[in-house]
Amino acid sequence: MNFLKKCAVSLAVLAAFAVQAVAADTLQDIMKERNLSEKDVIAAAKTYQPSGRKDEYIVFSSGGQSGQVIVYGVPSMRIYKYIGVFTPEPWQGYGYDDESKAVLEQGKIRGRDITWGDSHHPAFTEKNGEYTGDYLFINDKANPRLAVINLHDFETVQIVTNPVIKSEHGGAFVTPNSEYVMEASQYAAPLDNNYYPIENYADVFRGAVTLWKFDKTKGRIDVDKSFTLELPPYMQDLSDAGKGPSDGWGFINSFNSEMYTGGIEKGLPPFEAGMSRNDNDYLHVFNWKILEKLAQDKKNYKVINGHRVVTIDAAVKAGALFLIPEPKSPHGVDVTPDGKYIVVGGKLDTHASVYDFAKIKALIDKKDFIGKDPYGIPIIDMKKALHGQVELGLGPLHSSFVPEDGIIYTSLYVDSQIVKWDYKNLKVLDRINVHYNIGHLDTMEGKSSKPKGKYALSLDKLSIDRFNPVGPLHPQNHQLIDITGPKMELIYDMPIPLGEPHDVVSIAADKLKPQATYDMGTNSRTGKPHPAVTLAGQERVERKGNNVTVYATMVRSHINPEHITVNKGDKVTIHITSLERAQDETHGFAIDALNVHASIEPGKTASVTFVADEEGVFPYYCTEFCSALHLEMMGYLFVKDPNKKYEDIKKMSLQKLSKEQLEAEYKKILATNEATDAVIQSVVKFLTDKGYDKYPEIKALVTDALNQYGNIKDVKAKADAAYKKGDLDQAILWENQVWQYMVKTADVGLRAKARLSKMLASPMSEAASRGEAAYLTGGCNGCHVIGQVSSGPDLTGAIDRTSEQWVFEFTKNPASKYDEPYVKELINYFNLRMPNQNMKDGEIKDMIEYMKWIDQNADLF
Ligand code: RUQ
Ligand code: CUA
Repeated sequence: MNFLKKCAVSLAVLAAFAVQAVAADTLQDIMKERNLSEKDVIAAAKTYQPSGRKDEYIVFSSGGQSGQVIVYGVPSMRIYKYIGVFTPEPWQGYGYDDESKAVLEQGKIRGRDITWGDSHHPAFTEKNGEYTGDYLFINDKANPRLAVINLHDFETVQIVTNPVIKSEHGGAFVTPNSEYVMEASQYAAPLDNNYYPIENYADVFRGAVTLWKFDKTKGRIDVDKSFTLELPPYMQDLSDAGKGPSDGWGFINSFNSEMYTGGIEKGLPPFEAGMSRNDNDYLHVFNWKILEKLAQDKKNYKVINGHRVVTIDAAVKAGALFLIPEPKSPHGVDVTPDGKYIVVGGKLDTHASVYDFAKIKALIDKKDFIGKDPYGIPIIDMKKALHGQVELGLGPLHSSFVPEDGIIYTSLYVDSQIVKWDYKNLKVLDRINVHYNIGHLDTMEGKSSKPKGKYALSLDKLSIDRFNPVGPLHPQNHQLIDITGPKMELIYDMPIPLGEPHDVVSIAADKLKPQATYDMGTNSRTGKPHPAVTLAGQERVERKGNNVTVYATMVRSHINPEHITVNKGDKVTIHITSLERAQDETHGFAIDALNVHASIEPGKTASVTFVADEEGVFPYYCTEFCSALHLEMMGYLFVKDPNKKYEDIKKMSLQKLSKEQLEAEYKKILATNEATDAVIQSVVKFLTDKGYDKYPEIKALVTDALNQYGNIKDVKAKADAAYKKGDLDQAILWENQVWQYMVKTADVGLRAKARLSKMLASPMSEAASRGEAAYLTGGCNGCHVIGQVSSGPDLTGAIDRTSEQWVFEFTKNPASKYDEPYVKELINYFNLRMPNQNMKDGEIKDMIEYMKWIDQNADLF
């Protein structure tokens, strides 16, 4: 309990839990009730984010078989987004609107749609080996592809398919200034698309590494400037790019230097036995700066499937490709932040091997080799290239780094542990158990040249008993570990339910600068102005033969047009521009039963195309609850058969309202509008008095509100004109539209007011915030609304009207004052007596502090 006193301040944050989650008074009660240890509570305090507080790091995780990317925050482990990458993602309209379909089309393999992906290794663009928050790359292991995600809007903008390799694993790894993204093959196969029997394995099957050229100004991969290096059929595995002294080099390990070809069905030993027979496999060392030059000269490359493949011979002749033995069937290969060492995880060997790049370079320069492999590639002596080896445990795989020189964290798959060790002095420092069977790990920005450390993420392949059971397919487990102290401390388990979230990269949140809206009429997938951008007043339907093009807009809360009529068999394209400029005002566009959906964020133009092959009436609507009139944000698509005669459909005669009834309705709506306008004017006055235009985010909201308000003039004129003509029906409808605009104005205006109030309010003392908590737990807000008379009096000024002592006594024992004239008057007015809430003295005192805070900020309520 002593600890609790010490930590009382840092744990104040947990009081918020207490109020909402459990009806308990103190932290001790909650700990008892929820069976939490002191360690648990500290872990909670380290990860909990109070409402509105933002995370320090943003993590991009592969979404495994879902083919997507998962975005979450550290330390809170809150998931922010799933980005559609290799597979359709309906919320973002990814794979449903024309613009994103065009991106997914790029991912076809030999003409075939691939509707899943095994997304594996995300990687950021880099500058001098440091992460920049501009673009993210991710590979698809199953269908050799690489995607580019624009981090200015978190949308996938490009997919490239590998023209020569049939299976990959060693992507995406970025060179230190984002010149290239490396993508290395996994299972050797012929580089062309022809048939060969397995007997041709050594002759025809090949590994390869593709160097995708990244055009930094366009933010896209330049396919024509990309090329591939042919490699022996050794089953290349992971890769990494050199940096600093090893800049220009790349490293890939492998696990079948035996070139074993399997055949269990013929009675031969299976792949797993034959591939792990030798004690050593090969670390491939290649120089992409030399290869880049070789790829300019025809004599160095073959063209396969229209793509340049630099031959092993040419690379060897130019001194651009070498092999170094590594312990059998290793896994991860990681270049240290300073670029001086390369660490290889043993997997089947209990060691991690640390190679010294300076030694490798010297051996290459001296041409000091121990021989050649069957393909003529020089082999460097492992002992001469090693800095040393350290025994870590069973199944060492991947590594990640921290700012402290020489410190590395490595995952142990079989032991289910993370080991902290020193790769310079070659000794183990600490280890922690994880749950269970860890693959990758990450220490914030841990693969960059300037790692941040602080937290480690353990990406566990199995969760077994960690979570509530949800059937035989278990979620995987991402565990957060505090690595600031001498011992690693596990502080959070997060189930991940979207495929094997294979690997993550993390970045300091302040390096990301995503935009809040688009420039009006942007095609988000190209980043360019959309040719079909439609501004207010330009909405139209055009027909050319059987092609119908609709230019539509969406803005709170209508879609224009609201009726679209086409003929059966027409090919219909609807271009939709969101006229919104306000943050987070997204509309979705869906047509029922036609498999059509688009997400249209403020300023975006998106298009949907379909063939109207069925006769009928198809409602369309907005799929985001964007405003109070969201459900009314709809329209109808009418598809009629041009060859059919439709009988005249009689209009149902509606009961007509009398002139008096119409007059009464008209007057009523006028009164409503007047009252609503009064609210708007009071909010405007508040905002103007407080100088709202000094605060950019408030100013943006007010601008949006005034935009809505600005629409009123025209509509009001229509209402007045109709009234003048004696068309009361139309006058009422247009007055209703006036009211709609007023509601939208008030909606945003009140949001601006609430935010500005929060910004301007004086800070609450500890006692006052305890008092607020007591006020809420005590249920006082059931009758009292601050700043308003509701079913009880407004508490603003209550102390002035009486005294602190009086408020104290009245709260403690209301009945004692029921006979005082002031209280009698209140009871009469509200027809309620203030009940005894059995508050403790301390709570009442805190509440009085809260009431004083209210009075100080009375003008903000
Ligand atoms: S490699 S789990 Cu598939 Cu990323 Cu090691
Ligand atoms: Cu727009 Cu709902």
